Amino acid sequence: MTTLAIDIGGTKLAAALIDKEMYVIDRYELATPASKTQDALQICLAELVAPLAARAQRVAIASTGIIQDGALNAINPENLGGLAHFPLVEVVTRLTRLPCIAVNDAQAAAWAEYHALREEIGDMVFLTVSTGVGGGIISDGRLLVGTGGLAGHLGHTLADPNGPRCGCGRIGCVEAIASGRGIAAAAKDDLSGCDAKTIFFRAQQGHPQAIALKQRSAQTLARLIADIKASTDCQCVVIGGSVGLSEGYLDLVSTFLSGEPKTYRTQLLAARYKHNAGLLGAALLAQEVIS
Ligand code: ADP
Ligand code: BMX
Ligand code: ZN
Repeated sequence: MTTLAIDIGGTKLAAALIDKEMYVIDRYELATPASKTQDALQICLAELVAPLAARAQRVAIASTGIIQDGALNAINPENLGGLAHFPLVEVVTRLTRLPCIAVNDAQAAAWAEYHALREEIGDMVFLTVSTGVGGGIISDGRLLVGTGGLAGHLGHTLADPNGPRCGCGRIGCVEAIASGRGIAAAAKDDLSGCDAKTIFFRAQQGHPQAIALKQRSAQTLARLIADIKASTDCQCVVIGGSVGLSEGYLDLVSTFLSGEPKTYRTQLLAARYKHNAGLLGAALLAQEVIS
């Protein structure tokens, strides 16, 4: 059976066909629309699935936001241009006329990465550092989703009580500091208005403020990882997302983590499936529930 997998992030939408051996056959990307209305996202999804749906037998969606009963509810609507709610499964079922499941993007990516490690690992955490900071927890070989879908939303744990307000309503969340949007929001002077990609490019060129912004993100992530180790005793933390996978970022997190007491350190790995982790994880989950 071929799965049409869709990944909805705060910056980009991706879709691909995944065959029964879990190979990514075809992949398309579009920019996520910045609109408070549901129509814009619906139009983009229609464009994304159009070239692929006829060759698939089921649909698997990995999406940013809390996913419960097939609907997306943003914990941080600012990441989606202000869009707070979207009836994902209902819309995509109507567009494709195929059976469809949806899961949070970081939970899906955690499931895919766990599949690559499960011979040696039973307890792991996946973190995406992207538009936001998302997480997925595998405990004793099981993906934690929670009764309301909130499990693993580690980007909304406290990093700094004096830090910036997060779009979720809390003050000083990890996401408000470490994420692509958090990095861009803190940029000043000649970097003001730049996105995280540009800021990291400038950091490579030796720009002092850009280097400081990159370090602040990596240090915040390292502290989160120490907290995660203390709360889950995970065997490793896998890092994905475009910020997380950018050159030198993982090494920087690792350097900051080595400054924590040994008890709170854990193995750090870059996501093996890189930008396809969410797509593959959702396809694996769909394989389990839609035969
Ligand atoms: P999504 O959040 O839609 O899943 P990404 O994982 O691509 O998408 O994350 C988007 C964020 O990553 C944006 O803030 C963007 O500026 C940032 N980004 C993209 N490429 C890089 C890079 N090479 N280095 C640092 N940040 C990057
Ligand atoms: C936010 C939250 C999470 C998501 C994470 C990473 C929303 C819309 N999303 O914390 O559900 O997993 O961002 O999302 O509230 P991404 O878009 O950066 O991949
Ligand atoms: Zn928050």
